[in-house]
Amino acid sequence: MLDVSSVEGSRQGLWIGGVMVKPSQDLYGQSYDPTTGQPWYEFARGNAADVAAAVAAAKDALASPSWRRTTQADRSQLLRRLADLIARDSERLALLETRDNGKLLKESRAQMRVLPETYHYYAGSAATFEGSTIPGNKLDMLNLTLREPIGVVGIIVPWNSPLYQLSWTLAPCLAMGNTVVIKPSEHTSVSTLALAQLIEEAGFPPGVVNVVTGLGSEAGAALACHKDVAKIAFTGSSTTGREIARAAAGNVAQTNLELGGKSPHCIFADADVDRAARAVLGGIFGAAGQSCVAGSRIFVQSAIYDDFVERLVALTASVRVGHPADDVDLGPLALKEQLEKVARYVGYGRQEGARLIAGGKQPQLAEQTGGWYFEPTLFADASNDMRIAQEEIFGPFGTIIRFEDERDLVALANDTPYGLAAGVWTQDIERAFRFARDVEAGTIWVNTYRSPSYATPMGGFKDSGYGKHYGIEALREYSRLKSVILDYSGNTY
Ligand code: TXE
Repeated sequence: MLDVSSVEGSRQGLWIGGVMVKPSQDLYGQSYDPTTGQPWYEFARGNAADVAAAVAAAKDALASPSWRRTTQADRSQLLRRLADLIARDSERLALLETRDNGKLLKESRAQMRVLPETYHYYAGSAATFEGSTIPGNKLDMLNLTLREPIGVVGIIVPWNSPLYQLSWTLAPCLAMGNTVVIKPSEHTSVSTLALAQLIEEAGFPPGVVNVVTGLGSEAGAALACHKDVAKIAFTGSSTTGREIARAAAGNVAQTNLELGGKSPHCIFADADVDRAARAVLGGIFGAAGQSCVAGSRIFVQSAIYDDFVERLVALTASVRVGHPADDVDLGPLALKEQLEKVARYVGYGRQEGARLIAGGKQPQLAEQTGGWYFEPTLFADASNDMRIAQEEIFGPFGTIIRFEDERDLVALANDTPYGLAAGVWTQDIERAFRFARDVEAGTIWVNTYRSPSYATPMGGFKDSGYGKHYGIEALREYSRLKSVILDYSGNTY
């Protein structure tokens, strides 16, 4: 059994101004265990009044000397302390997330190992993030730039990797001196509340980080249109991303949108097929396919198509589906809605004439446990205009498409509304560079897949959103640039 007994059956609160409080209307919603489909704790349903209280706390903290007068070195030290506390509690955080969204425990543990490194990275990189002195067009003038916090940042997070996706914004935000209000997904709130307590233990002043749990249509929508929020960082669906951008535009607030994807994972005939086949499986069955960068469109060159597809079928047959805390390869889907969505797309694939070559239904385990399990599913002989090739399914569901040559492939890869990531397998370095140049995606992987780095910027093109997280770029995203021009000529005007 997972050690999350203190949460089981509990009623959680909101974290505002450094204390746990009840939601103003005393309303709660259920969070479910994906391995049984049963409720396991209640999250507080924050509303517009709770969001207003949290934004006010964040605004006060922004103005308070205990945060405003911190040096970069002070903030770096706080971030390092937080990193150490996350490392200390990583097992509990991993257990909480796995119980909340059904992610394999080994995947949750791997993400928790990356978090302290991410906070350490921003503690270090912010300390060396310098402004510039500019050779201006006048004598005896000093032109320089300063970086300062933007203000109160709203962070709206989805359910697939809660702390991981939160941290790629939270770490640079805090490093640059902003204050934040977090709205976690209503499906996975509890690890964010646990993190808030570690943030307090690390010594961040009250109000610097606030958490309002609740529904997207209530707490989320209220945060997106709050007039004192300077920027909204959102990770989630393209539909919701558009709504948030519209709401924020009313206040001329900035947005950073990390949205969906339908990423092409492309295998040329000269690839190392053994490694490529394993990467294809990891790209679509990792995190049960509930990953924004899932390699959900699998393009295979004609010359190796039949053999490669056969290889994928054989490998898929060895994928072990089971409880996420056990030694298995595929756990349940995080939400009942996702399970239903995946099943619906199996229907679309059949209707559209693609060939189902693996999975396509729930395993027996689902019936035995009530868990939201789905077999690893592959459709072959699909064409790129089918719904199963164009729309984000967000499950263990790969769509395989044949291509002839490089030109053909680039056109197909780009023929989608999305542009988050792409992968290519080839031994030809020149072809790999041409692919990287021509494919419209924010991240290109060559002879690897789904291997992000917190030091390397990530973020999509087209309907996959805009703005970057990770790397130094994120420090730019969460700071504003001020120009200072100083006249030391002594001239009179
Ligand atoms: O996402 P939403 P959902 C995709 C994936 C999935 C689909 C729907 O295809 O099947 O989106 O998932 C909050 N104002 N991705 O419905 O709605 C919500 O409470 C403000 C891809 O879960 O985008 C949650 O905190 N906030 C993705 C967050 O937005 C609102 C990850 C995400 O929910 C809101 C998740 C509103 N009007 C889903 N409505 C990725 N890129 O990783 C909802 N929210």
